[in-house]
Amino acid sequence: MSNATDQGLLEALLDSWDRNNTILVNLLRALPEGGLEARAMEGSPSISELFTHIHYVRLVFVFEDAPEFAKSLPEKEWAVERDPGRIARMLNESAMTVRDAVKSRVEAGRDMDLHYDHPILLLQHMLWHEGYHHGQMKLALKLSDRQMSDKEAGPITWRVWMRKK
Ligand code: NI
Repeated sequence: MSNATDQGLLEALLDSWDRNNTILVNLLRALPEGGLEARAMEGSPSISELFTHIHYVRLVFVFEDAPEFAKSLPEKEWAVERDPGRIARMLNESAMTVRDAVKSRVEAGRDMDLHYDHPILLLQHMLWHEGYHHGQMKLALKLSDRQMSDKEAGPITWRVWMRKK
């Protein structure tokens, strides 16, 4: 890493990643009764499966792109997991794995092994992917009559982005 500006930018990017994971775990914690089993329609993944998919995708990309940080992959990509505490632990662990992999490659000035023009693109890819699935989870809740109000969702999602330390 060349200078203080670069280090500051890297910290801000990693902070955005941490906030994204906080929002995801906040949504998990705020799910109404039966929320993990909700799905947008017949044949769509349940919210539980969307969470385990997100966890799996994070680990697969680290495995392929920065294998020195690889953790063992779950057997199933779309696993049905009913324990929210366990899902939260999985998400916190894989968020840290992505963080460590990206931080290390950026600081070392090393490209990723398989994808991406720059290691930061792994972070951006995961942010986009997870925002996409976050919207699907909210839709699944709505379609199964478990809609979260804006008043409920705002402070634990959007406001996490804008909060000043
Ligand atoms: Ni996906």
